[in-house]
Amino acid sequence: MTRPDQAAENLLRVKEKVRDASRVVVLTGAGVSAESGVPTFRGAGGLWRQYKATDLATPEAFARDPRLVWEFYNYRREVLAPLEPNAAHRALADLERAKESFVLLTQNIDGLHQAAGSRNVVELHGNIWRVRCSRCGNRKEDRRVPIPYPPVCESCSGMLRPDVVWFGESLDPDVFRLAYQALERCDVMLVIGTSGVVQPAASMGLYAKENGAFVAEINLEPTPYSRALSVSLQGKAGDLVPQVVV
Ligand code: BV8
Ligand code: ZN
Repeated sequence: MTRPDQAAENLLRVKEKVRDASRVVVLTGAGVSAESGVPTFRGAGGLWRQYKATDLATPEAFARDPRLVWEFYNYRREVLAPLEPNAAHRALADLERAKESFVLLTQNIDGLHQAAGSRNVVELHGNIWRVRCSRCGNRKEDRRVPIPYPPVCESCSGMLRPDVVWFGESLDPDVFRLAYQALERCDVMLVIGTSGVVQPAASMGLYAKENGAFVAEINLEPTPYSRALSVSLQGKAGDLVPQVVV
């Protein structure tokens, strides 16, 4: 645990670095949406714990039992539908407007960054409000809650799947390229609300630091990357993010 005076000093240092930066990248995980009421994956009451979702969020599970996988995503749609962005989402949307170059990389599939007004959002793991045909690849937004089963593609009657990246699936190559370009060019990076477990997102902070950026972590608890990054601030995203981006 950081001493209180050290924590205040660290926060001031991050605030100054963000103020003086012209090219900023932010990476967010489930922790940035926690205060909006979105269950995180691995914390207390974590979603994966209940559903063993790492077994459900896979192409094998979908091939074996598409109805069960759709039940899982319809459950999450029901949870997400009424939720609003929080102060952290809004502060990041403000920061984007204040910066010459800003890229928001998110692991989240909830769409709350866009709802808060963020524009340049790179969704590393896709978006729960989009569906994709598992046969012809046709993508479209579909906000129905729930999506009736079986969901079929309008053009080829193939089975629709959530347009998200499952475990064992590679990230979209364009998304991958955009993300690493941003990581190589930024002066400052904030890594917010992620446990640093899921690759390749988890090592992006370190990659940016190796490319010369000042990288600050904002998280409720320490992560495997806390000591390797430039600064690690512990606390709630809804409290800390508005303080470092003004
Ligand atoms: C890939 C979409 C190439 C679906 C998700 C090495 C070893 C073993 C396995 C692998 C490996 N390298 C790659 C893999 C495979 C796998 C992986 O990383 N597995 C992990 C479990 C080890 N990776 C992949 O498969 C990726 N693809 O690498 O392609 C490849 C291909 C084949 C084989 C190998 C490699 C694709 C991964 C994408 C998976 N899809 N989501 C869905 O959501 O249904 S991942 C899922 O986890 C979400 O996207 C989520 O965002 C993400 C990460 O979780 P976090 O966001 O970090 O959330 P978490 O709950 O863990 O942490 C929240 C944190 O916030 C906590 O620390 C908490 O303290 C903090 N917090 C809580 N409240 C607050 C807060 N902080 C601030 N304020 C608060 N209020
Ligand atoms: Zn189709």
